Amino acid sequence: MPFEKFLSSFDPETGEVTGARITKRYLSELRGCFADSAAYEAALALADPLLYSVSTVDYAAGEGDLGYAVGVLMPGRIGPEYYMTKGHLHAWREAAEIYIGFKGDGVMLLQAEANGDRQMLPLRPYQPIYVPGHTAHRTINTGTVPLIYIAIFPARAGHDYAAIATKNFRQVVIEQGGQPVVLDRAEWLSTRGSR
Ligand code: M6P
Ligand code: ZN
Repeated sequence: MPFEKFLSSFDPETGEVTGARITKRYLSELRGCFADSAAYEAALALADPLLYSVSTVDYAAGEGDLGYAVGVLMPGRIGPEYYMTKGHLHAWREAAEIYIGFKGDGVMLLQAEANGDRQMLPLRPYQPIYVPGHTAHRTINTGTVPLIYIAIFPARAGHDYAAIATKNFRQVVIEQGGQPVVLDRAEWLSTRGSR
């Protein structure tokens, strides 16, 4: 059975992947991600909840190889800002990625490294999102149940968190009147500051 090892399985209801490598991210690992740093520190002083887990399946690490990860991102907010992933560029900048939602309500923020072009896209079943190379990407749970999704990427993609952490995503996704809205981070912060 030469190809047996290439069959894997996951549960789209729970995000569990048989035999996967699991990474867990807690609130304390997302310092600097949430726009309202006072709300972040206040929340962290109370608890350090699990924000998301990522189950990664690697087959091989050569040029041309692919891997995938199933993410489970919890519902919740820091102030009005929804729980999110750290967000990254790929260490190998040319690497693209495809995301597909399975369950829950989410969005992705995409931001081109070169010129800052940016957009929020819905992360839903049957609507794959293609993240081109050289594009920072962050996943956000705008719903009330865990957001479960798959991401398929070149095995060599890698993660570069530092580049986008310094500049940060220019958009924030916040809850207003029960609905997610996307706003310019700097403008939103200045509005809140002047209250
Ligand atoms: C997806 C994939 C993973 C990534 C994860 C969480 O599942 O893109 O490679 O690690 O999302 O995102 P981040 O690494 O930005 O926290
Ligand atoms: Zn990625």
